Amino acid sequence: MRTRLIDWPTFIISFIVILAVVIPLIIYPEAGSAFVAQLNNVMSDRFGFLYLTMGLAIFFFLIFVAFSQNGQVKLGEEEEPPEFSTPAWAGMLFSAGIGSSILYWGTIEWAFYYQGPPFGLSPTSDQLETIQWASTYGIFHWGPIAWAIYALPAVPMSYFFYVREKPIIKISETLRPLLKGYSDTMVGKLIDVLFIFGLLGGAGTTLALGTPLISRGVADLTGFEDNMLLRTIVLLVVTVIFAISAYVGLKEGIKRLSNLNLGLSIFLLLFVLITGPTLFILETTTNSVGLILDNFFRMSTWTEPFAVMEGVEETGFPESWTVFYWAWWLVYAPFVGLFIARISRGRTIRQVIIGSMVYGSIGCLLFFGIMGNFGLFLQITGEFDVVQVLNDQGAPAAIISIINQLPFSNIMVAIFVFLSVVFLATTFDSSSYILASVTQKLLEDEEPLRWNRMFWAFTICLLPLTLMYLGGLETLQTASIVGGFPLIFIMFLIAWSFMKTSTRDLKIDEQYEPKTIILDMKNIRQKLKRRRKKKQSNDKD
Ligand code: NM2
Repeated sequence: MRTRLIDWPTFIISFIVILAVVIPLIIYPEAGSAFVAQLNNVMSDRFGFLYLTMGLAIFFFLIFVAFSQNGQVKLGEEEEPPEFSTPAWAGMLFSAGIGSSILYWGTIEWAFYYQGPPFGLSPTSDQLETIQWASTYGIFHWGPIAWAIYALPAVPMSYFFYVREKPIIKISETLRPLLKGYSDTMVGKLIDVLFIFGLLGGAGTTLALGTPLISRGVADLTGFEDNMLLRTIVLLVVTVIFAISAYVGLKEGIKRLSNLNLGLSIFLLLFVLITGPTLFILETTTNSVGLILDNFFRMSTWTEPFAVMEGVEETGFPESWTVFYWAWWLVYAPFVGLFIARISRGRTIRQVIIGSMVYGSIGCLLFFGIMGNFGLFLQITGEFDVVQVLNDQGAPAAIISIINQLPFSNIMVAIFVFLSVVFLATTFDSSSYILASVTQKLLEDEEPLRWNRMFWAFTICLLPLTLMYLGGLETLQTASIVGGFPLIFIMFLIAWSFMKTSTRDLKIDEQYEPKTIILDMKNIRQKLKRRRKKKQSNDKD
């Protein structure tokens, strides 16, 4: 019986959890929206500091691991060269971890900060400061701390996969050294369900943002009205596309889409850089890098504690942005970690850590630096009032209108929309694949059942459909913030499990090495003795 292969408890509990979230929201949309807003406030207000501390802690932990003995461990045989060349590796890493949201936020994030700046700045009286931060903060939210969150699960997963040679798919497996036999009980299943819950939350945020963007672009190109019907159709079409890719399988479908993704992205970025305000883009991006380096700690720990004082106004900036972002990266991290592990054969742990943090951040810097500063340039030169469109018609309209300012605007909007679809597909074909793998008992190299992959592809779109219907940016952000909460603790356990196991393994190796040296020395001494005796007897003769 094929259905015996399914891990029914994990499968059913996950599905019930998602229905338990979606159904009440559909039946009571108003009470649902109010509840979601409340949940967002409680989580991000009360526990915001926890997300921020986690981000910084993961960053330093990984830097420590990279330069410690544990970081020197090679994933695979000692002499083995990396399976993928570094550019191919960096490209795949980027396409797996980044979806259409980079087109969305890369182009428009600055406009939110332009109106609601950080550090209590005033949009009007501190205008120059505000503009600088507007073009910078997005790069920070998609920078080294964010990529460290992605890299953390990749480290133990690749360690267990290549060094301990266990084909790991589940988080509960990564925690086996801590959980021992509990990995196979409800405790292990609960951890896997929390991972699924988190990924569905993150996917909810991504799709509920990406769909209106695509639908706005389609409306712009075709003249259709941009309404809920068009959005629902767009979401279904996109889902069918990534369901097909997940059905076809990891290797061919996903690799091809990922190459297409990179090619088109490079084209879009070069086009905007060359036809847009080249020098302005280069200068503002360079300036932002310096600003981040100078203010790294301030940005990563800014929790706005003094809003309790009278006369100090709370902006809500950290909760609405940095906390939300860390949570959003967190919910994707186990899934991306697994993918990074898969493509990292032949690299060292240090290369995986530094590579993800450096290449990932550079990739995001290019999008934010080029697309974002192009929009910012239109705004501050008065060429086009992006902020007005954002406030009157919403972010998707503002983004498409920025693209519309480029030469060959129709073609560029079409490319932008197409690229958004491909970006979504490259993230969600592998997400459905991973969700299917987690809810199934897989033997080595086995693929999850096709119906299971299809099932998760369509389940992924239930939450975004509901969120789109409820509307509001805060609602979409809540999905990630809530989904990410349990993962804060799981990340801590993952890091602990890795340190415990790898350090123990290294110690065995250290004891082993001196022994081999002694053995070798003995050998050499014996050989020398034998040689000497032979010589003596020859001499006598
Ligand atoms: N992250 C990178 O929506 C997407 O593009 C997928 C989003 C976590 C902010 C990932």
